[in-house]
Amino acid sequence: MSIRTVPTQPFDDQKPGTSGLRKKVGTFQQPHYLENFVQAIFNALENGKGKTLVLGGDGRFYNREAIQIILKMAAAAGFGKVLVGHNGILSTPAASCLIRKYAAFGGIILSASHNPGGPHGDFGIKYNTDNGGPAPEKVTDAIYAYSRHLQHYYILEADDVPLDTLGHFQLGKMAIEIIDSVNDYAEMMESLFDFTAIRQLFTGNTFRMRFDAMHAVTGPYAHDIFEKRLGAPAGTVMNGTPLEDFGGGHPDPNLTYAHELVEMLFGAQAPDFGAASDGDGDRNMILGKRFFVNPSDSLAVIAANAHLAPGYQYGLAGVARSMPTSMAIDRVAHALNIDCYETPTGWKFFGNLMDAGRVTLCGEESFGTGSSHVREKDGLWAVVFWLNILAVRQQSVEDILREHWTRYGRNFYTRHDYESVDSNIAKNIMAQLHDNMVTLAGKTFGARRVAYSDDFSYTDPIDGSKSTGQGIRIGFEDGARIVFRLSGTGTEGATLRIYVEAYEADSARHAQDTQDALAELIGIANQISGIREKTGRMEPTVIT
Ligand code: G16
Repeated sequence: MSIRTVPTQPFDDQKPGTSGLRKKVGTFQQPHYLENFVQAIFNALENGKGKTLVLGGDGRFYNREAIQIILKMAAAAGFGKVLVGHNGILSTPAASCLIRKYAAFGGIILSASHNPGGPHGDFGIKYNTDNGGPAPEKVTDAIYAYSRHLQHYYILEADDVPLDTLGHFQLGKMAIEIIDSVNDYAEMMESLFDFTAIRQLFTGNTFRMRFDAMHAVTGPYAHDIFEKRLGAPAGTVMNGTPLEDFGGGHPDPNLTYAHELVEMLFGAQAPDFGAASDGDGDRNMILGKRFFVNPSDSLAVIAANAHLAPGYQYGLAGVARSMPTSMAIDRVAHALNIDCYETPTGWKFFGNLMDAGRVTLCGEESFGTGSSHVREKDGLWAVVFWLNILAVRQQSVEDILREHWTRYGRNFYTRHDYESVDSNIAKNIMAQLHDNMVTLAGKTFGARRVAYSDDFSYTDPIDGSKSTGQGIRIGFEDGARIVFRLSGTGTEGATLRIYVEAYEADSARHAQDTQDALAELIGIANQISGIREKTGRMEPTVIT
């Protein structure tokens, strides 16, 4: 077997976004495209020789081909060993778990997360460092810098590795182990949560749950954890077989795309609890009987009830949320007398805080919740955490939320996404908001006065690194907020996100519909941005 040096030319669009490089499958299938990016990753890593990598993906179209290429390039780069998920499949949190458990040098995860798959869908690749978390910006910047000047990549000439056979293989001098990651992950869940109490919930014969794996990566994990270890009846997990095109669906666990589950939970014979996870298993949506739990509220409820789960019974070091996430968690942190950090969007910003022991729980409005058990957000972890809370409190999801709001007040919260907007129009909207923001403070809109307006920037308290341009914030004197930012994960045009939040202390007003409660602020957001006039869109693509 020999190492081939392949001449190549740089591509100019390999800048990693919020979570790695995401593009259409066709883009990745261009000659040398994937290889260039992988070589850029390897060039950016120091001292990988002889070390262990973790490799796997969410099983989407092109996953298997990409894994074979990466294995041969890892062998050429001199890695000592690669742990590969069975059939090439690893959920993102399971990959993080494996990197940490086996003290690997890092990992490569192939996923475009919640974006659709199939030959015409999306593909993605990201690198995680030895703490199990997404590479920080200094690493992704270095990868990008290498990608712009690549002239060669290196690949071992060898046969493909049988990804569907568990066991040990050799590729040149590099060892490969095909592993079943479900067991490692499920054992970690058992160490954190009260499985006995949750099992009793299921054997009590009154509690019913549906989990929608959306034909994505969590199916095998969910069958094992819910139906085998926790004793939920067969059929609790729906769409549990991972498919390369997610069955033609859009594996994004929200009210729009997880509609099969939503219809069940809002139907006549609704189960007590519903949950879904996304393409690579790091997102989650929580539903009660005819009740939607906003992700920001889910984070706050988990924090307020964390002591009920064995893995968190001794308290939380601190909590963190991304800037656009609602401030519901801030109120819980205040009551618990712990720190609450506000970071830019992107799980990578939580890594340093967790490594330094400053925070235990983190969350984002984009259906992401997690803790320091791994360094990724973790969809199934959040679902099991909710089951633990339900098993101990013996209340409905809705009652738990209503009690929470009565105690802490309610942060009404919504996100309006305008997807596939012309990139230039979207950039202009943001530029204009940026130009106008300095003039907004002190201005009055209806009954509300603007207290501050800025472009969010963040200085990491651990390593001092600074991230600027993270979203325009407009804060009102009554605590309400509007945030505008461009998504860093879309692959078509631009996605403009508008986040709107208002606090309501009076429990008599907590039952209002969210869109009604926020209607005035949504009108202000539309007015300030001029989004309707500039895009010609009268409605957002997705409302959460
Ligand atoms: C990724 C990141 C998250 C981020 C989300 C949305 O999630 O890991 O931290 O909140 O994208 O980002 P944006 O608003 O820039 O589209 P995932 O689940 O897609 O990996």
